[in-house]
Amino acid sequence: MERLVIVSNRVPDPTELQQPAGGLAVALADALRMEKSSLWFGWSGQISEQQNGDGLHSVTADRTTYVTTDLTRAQHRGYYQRYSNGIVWPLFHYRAGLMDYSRTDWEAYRAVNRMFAEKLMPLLRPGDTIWVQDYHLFLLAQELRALGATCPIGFFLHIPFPPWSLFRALPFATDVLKAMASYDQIGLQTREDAYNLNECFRITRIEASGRAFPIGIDPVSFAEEAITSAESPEARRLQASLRGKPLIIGVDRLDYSKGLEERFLGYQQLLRRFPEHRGNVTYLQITPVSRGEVEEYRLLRRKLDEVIGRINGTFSNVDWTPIRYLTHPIPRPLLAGFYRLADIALVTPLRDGMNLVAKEFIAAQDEADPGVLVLSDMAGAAPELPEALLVNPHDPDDTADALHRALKMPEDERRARWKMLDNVVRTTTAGSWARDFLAALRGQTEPRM
Ligand code: ADQ
Repeated sequence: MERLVIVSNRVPDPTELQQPAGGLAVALADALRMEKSSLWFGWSGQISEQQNGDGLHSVTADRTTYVTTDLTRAQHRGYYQRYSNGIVWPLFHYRAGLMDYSRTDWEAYRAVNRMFAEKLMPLLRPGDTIWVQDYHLFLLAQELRALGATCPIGFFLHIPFPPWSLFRALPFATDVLKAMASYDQIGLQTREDAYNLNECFRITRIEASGRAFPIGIDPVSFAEEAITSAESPEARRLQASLRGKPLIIGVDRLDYSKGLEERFLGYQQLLRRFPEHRGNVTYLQITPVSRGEVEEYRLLRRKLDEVIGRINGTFSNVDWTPIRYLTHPIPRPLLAGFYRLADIALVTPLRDGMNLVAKEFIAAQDEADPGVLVLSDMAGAAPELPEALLVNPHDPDDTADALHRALKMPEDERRARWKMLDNVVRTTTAGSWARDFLAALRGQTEPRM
């Protein structure tokens, strides 16, 4: 029997799948609904030194079995915190200067990829198709093949892929490329990422290639959530507090790739250069802390606190604060309602694989009175969403100009732009992404004998 096997670093809690916290879980939940039977394998999120038996936890819900393994403290540090998040993440977001490498991290990364393969192998059956997610598991197909796996194995990278001139700064860069060639299908977010990867393969004379499969959201259910939750008591409280004045919203994990400091400086330029907005506009930034155990993220948090404190200290008056800043997660349905109330979404990553917040904001709008998306040209979503106001996130004046233009935009222009954006968000969805990728993977691979 055909079965889909998803492998990702973190495996969602099946009870959360009804209301998943992030983009990946939503997109894959859609893929799982299309399958007769599936297995989802990965890290439990737990750290333990002692493992009994095979050390696996297993739970089945809705035709999907979730099997997870714990990591030891050393594995968690070397494979996850240091190699994946301290080396690959910054480099692939074009921040080579932030890489913090040591040889033992690479060894831990390889060992955990091997351990995943060893634990997954006995669970595989004829008829399986394996779909591996993201940069934590570049080496998994190679390890599985070494153990004799013959089924189709695909890989999707959720973050950008840098050009060779940067990628080659990764220690063991060629080993990573060679390992990637063990996948039967490689998916990337954008054509630029696919081009970069394919250039790396060409230069190193490795026979393999990747293709763009841009990820999307589930726009229908997101729009429904937005309509319902815009009427909730919390959303009404937010609306009442604005006293009829415009709202700018930003929603991002606390991460240096999201361009938060530059964005705050852009907003500061708006207030400096266009005083008419002082005391008028409110900017709500929702930024739950993530990867708090990595030093770079702790430094960023302190820096943002300082910048926001300075802007609020300079421009506030007794009954108005320019930036409202929340550092805890907000339930997704409520987030959808907040997007619907907002007049502008400010989405200005310095680099981003896709950026689902941009798509969620579009889906949540009221078609009679839609808001304006101010979007970084560096987000993977930008080529798909050219009717947004595109900005260079490094230039605070560019952001300020776009915000001013958005605040002044006539209703018919807002509607015309939104209509075209909404069309894209409704066409390239989480479901179509998963369907297209799996069709390409299953269509092109014959089981290896
Ligand atoms: P992320 O870097 O996490 O994802 P993004 O695509 O914006 O970035 O997805 C974040 C998700 O988390 C969104 O669904 C958003 O609604 C949710 N979220 C953000 N802040 C939240 C909050 N305060 N409370 C609750 N939910 C919140 C990675 C890549 C992206 C890529 C996705 C999917 O970095 O580039 O688009 O994977 O492939």
